[in-house]
Amino acid sequence: DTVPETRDVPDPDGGLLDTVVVGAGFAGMYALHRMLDSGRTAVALEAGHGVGGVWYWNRYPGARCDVESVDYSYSFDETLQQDWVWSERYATQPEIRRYCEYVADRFGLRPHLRFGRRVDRAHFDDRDAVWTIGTEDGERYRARHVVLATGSLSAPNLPDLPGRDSFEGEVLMTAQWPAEGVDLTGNRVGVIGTGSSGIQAIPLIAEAAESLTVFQRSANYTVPVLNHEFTDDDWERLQAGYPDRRAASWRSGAGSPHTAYPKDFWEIDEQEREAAFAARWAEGGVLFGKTFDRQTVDPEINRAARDFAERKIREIVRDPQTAADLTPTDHPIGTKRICTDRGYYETFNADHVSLVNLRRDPIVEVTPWGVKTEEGIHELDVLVYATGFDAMTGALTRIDIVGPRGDRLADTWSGGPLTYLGVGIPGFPNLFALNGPGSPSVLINMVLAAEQQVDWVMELLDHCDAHGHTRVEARHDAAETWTTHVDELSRTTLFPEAPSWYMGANIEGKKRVFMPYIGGFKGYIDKCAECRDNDYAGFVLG
Ligand code: N01
Repeated sequence: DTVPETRDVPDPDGGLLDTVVVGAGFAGMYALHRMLDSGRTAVALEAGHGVGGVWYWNRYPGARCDVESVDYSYSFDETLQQDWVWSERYATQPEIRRYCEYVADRFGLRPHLRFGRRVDRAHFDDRDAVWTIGTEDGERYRARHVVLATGSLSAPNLPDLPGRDSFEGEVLMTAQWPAEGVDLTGNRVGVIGTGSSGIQAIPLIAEAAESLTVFQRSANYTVPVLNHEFTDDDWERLQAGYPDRRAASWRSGAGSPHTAYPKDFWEIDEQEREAAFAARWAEGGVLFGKTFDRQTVDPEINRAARDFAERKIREIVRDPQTAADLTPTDHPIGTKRICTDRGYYETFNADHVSLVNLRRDPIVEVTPWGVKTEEGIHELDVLVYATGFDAMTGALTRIDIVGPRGDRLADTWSGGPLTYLGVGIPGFPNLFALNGPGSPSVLINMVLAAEQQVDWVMELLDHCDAHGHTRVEARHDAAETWTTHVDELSRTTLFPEAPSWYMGANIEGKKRVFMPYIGGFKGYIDKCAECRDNDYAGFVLG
């Protein structure tokens, strides 16, 4: 790990910075780079001891990005793009983390990165229009602007199960997996949670453990990832294709160059539909969830995709009851993030692996020896929580953010997040969220999403400087209109039917509202451009 060796680097300009960036994942690093490049003074405060954000923390076995490596990487610098060589179609967590470290070095970010700093407060002083940003260990930074690059999936959710802390074996969380790894050989392991993290980790945990018990509350759809290593030829072709690939991505709905089956579902016969699903399945990865246009809009197209995926489960899983339990019942396919796996369903054919369907057999309590469900006791040496995140808002509302009129973000968002374009938050001037609720973020390639948002914020700041404005704040009415639009748009799709983390449904007491903007990457870019071209109507500049 990188030690926090930058701790003593003095802050320039007598302590008043132009910008504090919170977080040094993909978004925070790019924000820091652009700030420094434009001559602004800036630091990025990062809780981890290295860059990468989610890719710093999520070191569980099998952690791998479900967006292809050639797409899930920065596009802003052509030579970076050409110099870095990805080794596989879907990069592993260690490789993505190495890439982030490489970018930090290559762009000279290190002197401006402060590791081991968890920001826990940001208060705005109205008199001099300055934010004071505080860390858990008592440091204070002063800055004109705050950029919140805190990630959408970075506030881990540890469920409050009865007896949780009484367990005497080893407790692990996928989102905070020990850096040194864990040897599970000879252990009786339990995993709670079957989202993307659990589904990636379970086959590898099963390989290592003496026995594995999977505690599943909701079944998820998962598609084989069909990863492969790149040959030199592959890479040459990919590099040559980068300009076209990126150009298509910037015009796309989801920030990658993929398109749906060229014909409308309703114009083709059953046989052709089946062939289209089979071809997508054979390509591997999340795009099965978008085989046809309108697959997450039209219930009948969605039903056809579900039928195909569910047949796959029954073909692979030998025990009919286990196959039935692994079949999702609570959401249209693709309306929860579709998972990708290597041998997930096959894992349940092994004699030492068992599935507990918590809908039929709920957890009563965690005991010192394991997990007690209504129907039995599961003795365990290791308990793994793959239980997800307080997504999209959790990392923001866990910080005590207070604006000039005493607004506290956690309170003002208790009825759901309110943003203008996902970036500006009324009540909080000179503060910008990257990939925040109300932006496409988690529905698209988050690296390009971050680049687009940072570029847009930079233009806004330059505009303010050029016109002598020292404050910029989203208007309340603009944020209301935007947030209503985000909600209404989601209702034209099947997404709100799923009890997903997009809806806040995985966190008890969280307001259920669809948080990301579902109008597509290109649609969102156009909305942002429209705001800029209207002299940033929707913001108060002063
Ligand atoms: O989290 P999740 P995740 N008792 O929220 C269960 C991205 N990601 O870390 O569905 C029992 O999806 C919960 O059950 P339910 C990706 O966008 C990407 O797996 O709420 N179970 C669910 O099964 C993804 O969507 C990659 O009923 C409980 C699980 O825990 C997002 O991150 C890899 C429970 C949590 O699943 C989050 O994925 C990893 C309880 N009290 C993550 N509380 C790739 O790129 C929760 N659960 C491949």
